[in-house]
Parts: sequence; C-alpha cells; structure tokens
Amino acid sequence: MALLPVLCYPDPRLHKVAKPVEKVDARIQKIVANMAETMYEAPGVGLAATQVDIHERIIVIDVSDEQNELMVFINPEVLWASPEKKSWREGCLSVPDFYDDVERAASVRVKALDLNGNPFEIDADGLLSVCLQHEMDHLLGKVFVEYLSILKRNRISLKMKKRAKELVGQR
Ligand code: K1U
Ligand code: ZN
Repeated sequence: MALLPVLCYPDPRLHKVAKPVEKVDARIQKIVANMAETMYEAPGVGLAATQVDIHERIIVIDVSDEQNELMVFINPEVLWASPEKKSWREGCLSVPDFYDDVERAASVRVKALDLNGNPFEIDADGLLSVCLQHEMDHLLGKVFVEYLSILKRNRISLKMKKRAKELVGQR
C-alpha cells in the first residue's frame, strides 16, 4: 500500500469531472487500498479519488469513532435526497485548516458498487450523509468552498497560495 499526495485547493485538477469505473478489478482495488491508507493517515473521514489526482468515480469513507469501518463507494449515485436541509461544519483534506458551514440535504439514499463490483444501496443521515454529498461533489469537480461567499473563497485561495509558496521556500 502507499500514501498518495492530496491535491490542495485551488489546484485546477480538483475541478476535473471523474469518469465511471468500467470494471472493478485488481487495479481499482489497489487504488481503494491506497486511498483508505491516505484517508486514515491524514486523518480524515472521507476521500474522493479526485483529491489524489485519480479521475474515476471512487470514494472511501469511515465515520466510525474507532476508524475501523471502511466504506467503499464505486460509481456512487444519489437515488433520493430529502427536501429537509441541514447545515454542518465541513472540513476538507484539500483545504487544510479551513472549516465552514454548508447546507445540504439532511438524508440521502445512494447506490454504488462495492469492492467486489456488487451493487448496493444505503440510506444515510448525519455525518455519513454530509460526507457522501461532500465526496460526490469532489467527483464532479466541486470543492466545498464553492458553497461559500466569493469573499471567503478568495480569502481561502490567497491563504492557500501563500502557504504553498512558504512550503516551497522551506525546501
Ligand atoms: O473530502 C475530504 O477532504 C475529507 C473530509 C470529509 C468531510 C468532513 C466533514 C464534513 C464533510 C466532509 C474530512 O475528512 S476533513 C477532516 C475531518 O473532518 C476529520 C478528521 C479527523 C477526525 C474527524 C474528522
Ligand atoms: Zn473534501
């Protein structure tokens, strides 16, 4: 297994639209294993393939307290979203150290393929619902800061660019 570098906002590659996985095979299983290792190491509760510069529809999530309940979603699709909305303070491994409130559907029903290529459906609410919607946005090239005001987004962009420059200067 390997740790994968996570792209940081405002990297333009975060805006690429991921393609569906055609076949769940050993290559995809290896990507999933590496994504899971990267998510746990960060640490995070989710990771979309887009964030590690792989533009295929793959998500890993673990919202358990012990971080020992890995969930894998290949080619995820929202079947239903509740009209009821809920606001949640979100973070993102591609926008480290920034957190802000985003309003999304309170509950969703999602269908996807598992690690063996078998279809399944899941009803999600709470953090799992938020995380699924956040990660599925990544697969569409959308980062959560795009829900914030243009002022906040520009401020985050500037701070992230400054931080990237400082990191290069330290090398
Ligand atoms: O997509 C990502 O970058 C992962 C992101 C998922 C997420 C978290 C919260 C709301 C919406 C989406 C993160 O995991 S950010 C890190 C984080 O929230 C966390 C880290 C360690 C323990 C618990 C939470
Ligand atoms: Zn994210």
